[in-house]
Amino acid sequence: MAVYQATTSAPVNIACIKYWGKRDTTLILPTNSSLSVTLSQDHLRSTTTSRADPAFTETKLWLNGKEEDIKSGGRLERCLKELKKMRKERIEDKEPNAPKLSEWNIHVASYNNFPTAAGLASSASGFAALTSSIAALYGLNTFPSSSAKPSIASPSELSLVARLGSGSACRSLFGGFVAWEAGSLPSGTDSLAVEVAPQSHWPTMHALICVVNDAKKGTSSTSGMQRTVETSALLQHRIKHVVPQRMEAIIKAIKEKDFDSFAKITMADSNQFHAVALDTAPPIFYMNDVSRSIISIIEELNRVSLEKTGHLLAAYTFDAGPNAVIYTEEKNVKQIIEIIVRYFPQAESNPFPDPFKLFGGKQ
Ligand code: 2P0
Repeated sequence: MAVYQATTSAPVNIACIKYWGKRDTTLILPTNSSLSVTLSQDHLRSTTTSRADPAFTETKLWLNGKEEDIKSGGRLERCLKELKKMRKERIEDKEPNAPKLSEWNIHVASYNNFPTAAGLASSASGFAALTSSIAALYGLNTFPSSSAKPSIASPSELSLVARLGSGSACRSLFGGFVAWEAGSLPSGTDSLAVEVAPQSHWPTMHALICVVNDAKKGTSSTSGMQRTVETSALLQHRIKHVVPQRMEAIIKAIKEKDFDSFAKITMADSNQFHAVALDTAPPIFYMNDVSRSIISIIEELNRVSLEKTGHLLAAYTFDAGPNAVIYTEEKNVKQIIEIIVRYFPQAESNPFPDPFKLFGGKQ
């Protein structure tokens, strides 16, 4: 008896141009385009195993070893429905001998190797790994790198499915520098992720993750961003007059490997994202005093570096939590780590393994 099972993993991505706000909350269609860097090392990943079996009496999900309820009509069901449709239309309807996996229940087990829901983009890697694992189980992405036999579903097509699970997840289907195009169709079929440049294009770019606090965050991104959509005038300005220009400029900076422009845009967009959070009623605070001190340190380092060399040294960015991500080029990594560790000695309880006690991940 054949066993139908697949295991894949997906990394976290960290946005330089932030997604914050939906124009359609069911289809997860964003109010603006966004752009991120997918981390390439093993420290922040979700790994998911999916198995289909005609003997399974129901579809089940385990997260970090604990069984979770699957909400009827919820995010996981919507992703699964799309993947079943792709399996049926692209494989089972065309190959009469193909097993009817789309009609069987599945069991899914997913693990994060880092704290869940702590502003470290766990839903991004989680739904990306879930999508790619079920796609692999269904034979939809068996040949991703072979031009002779291309994948049955492209990464951009699978990004449409991952987006239904969590918006930022669509960007984790690609490595390197990735844009999520907001799209304009009500169906959402043009709201997908595309590769801007592979990691190999700019291999000296590093992302240092400073875990300021790994506790579960107070306001979830999903509810926080809709409160912002409903109450913030600044968000409307951002959507219309800021993000479109920034997307163009940062894509140009990435293509030209222009770190100064990349850093300026990244820091400005992080600051505007936290400004729209503050412009929400009631206001949302994601950064804390340590986060703000990290901003001061990087701003001061950049000021001195600009004076001495004419170039910036590093860029900070913060998501929906207090943890900092610092983008810098390889030649500056040691200096940045030494300075941050000098100001913030490491906690004993840090969950990251050596040598990434304070810092995990490298682009
Ligand atoms: C981002 N964040 O672009 C931004 C920056 C947080 C701050 O994407 O409701 O977990 O599942 O689509 O993807 C967090 O939002 O929200 C997020 P849902 P998601 O990375």
